[in-house]
Order: sequence, then structure tokens, then C-alpha cells
Amino acid sequence: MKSVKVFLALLLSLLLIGLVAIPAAAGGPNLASLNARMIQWQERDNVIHIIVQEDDGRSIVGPAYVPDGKPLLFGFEWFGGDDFTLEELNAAYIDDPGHDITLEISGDLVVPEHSLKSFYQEAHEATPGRGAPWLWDHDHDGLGDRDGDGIGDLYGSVLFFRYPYPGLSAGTYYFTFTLYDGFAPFYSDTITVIVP
Ligand SMILES: [Ca+2]
Ligand SMILES: [Ca+2]
Repeated sequence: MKSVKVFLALLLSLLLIGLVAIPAAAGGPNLASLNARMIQWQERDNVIHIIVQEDDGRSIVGPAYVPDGKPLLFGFEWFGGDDFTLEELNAAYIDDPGHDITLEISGDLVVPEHSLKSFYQEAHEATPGRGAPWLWDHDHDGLGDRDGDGIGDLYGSVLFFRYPYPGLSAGTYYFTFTLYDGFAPFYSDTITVIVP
């Protein structure tokens, strides 16, 4: 009888560890801190909004000047809003084998094109004003479009791409991100980073 109780207690504690460990792995402190950094893309030259928006580093704005050794963070969001469920957003990007996002680096560092698909985060439901600001505040200006730049809050289904990159030494670097659909490239964005 005693050994049965010990076994049950052991089983229960394993289950509890499992229940605690699963959400921690899915949304752990590293992702939260990355996401909290990402919404500062308008304030920090080493945090770069790729694919859309006007941010330093993008060809429509000009190079991002980043101090020697300062870690970079690249990111953007697939925004489903009220039109897509979380499942549909995940299915369209993370679960679709024909979709990919790749990176090729050229300039003073050459890295061949490779997939960054693992840097997508499972879609989440964003409600402005509810929960951590990085869940819904797109440009770190609080609830709504407080800075009046036309960039409001995220709402409904949102899927994050967040890609941290170590600090670089002096030089010029070109980060080319390419989106694939149906296994074919359909959009590229080249980010220029200059480390003086
Ligand atoms: Ca806002
Ligand atoms: Ca704004």
C-alpha cells in the first residue's frame, strides 16, 4: 500500500512538473524580454523592424548605425486581427511547409542563405491594454496611437518574428530577409547595418 502511495505521489509530482514546464518553455522569460525589447524599434537603432514600417536600416530610410558589440534584434509581425484565428495564422506561416523566412548576410560578413523559420512565435491573441505591453503595443507609445504616427496597437491574432543577433565589430553589413510562399521567394528586404 505504501509503495502505491509513493508511486502515486511521484506520478503526481511528475505531472505537476510537466504542467509547469510546458508553458514556461513556450513563453519563457527569454521570449518575453525579446518581445519587450522589440517594441522599442522606433527608439533604438539596434532594434530593427523589418519587412514593413519605416525604421533605420531599411532601404526606404537609410542605414542603421549601431555601436560596436551592441546586440541586434530584428522583428516584424504577421497581423491577423479579427480576420484570422490563431490556428489559421499558425497554419498560414509556421505550419505551412511552403512558407519560409530566410536570411543571407553580405558585406563585411558573409553568411549563406538559411532558414529562420524557428524564430517565429506561436500566434497570440492581442487585446490593447491587457497584459504585458509587448503583447499589443506595436510602437511602445502606450494605449492607442499616442504618438500620432499612424501606428496603432495590435489586436486580435498576431504572430511574432523575433530574431536576435550578436553584436558586430566595425564594418558594413547587409542582412537580406526573404519570405517564401509555395516554396518560392516573393519578397525580400535588405537591412543595412553600419558599425562605425
Ligand atoms: Ca500603442
Ligand atoms: Ca504610434
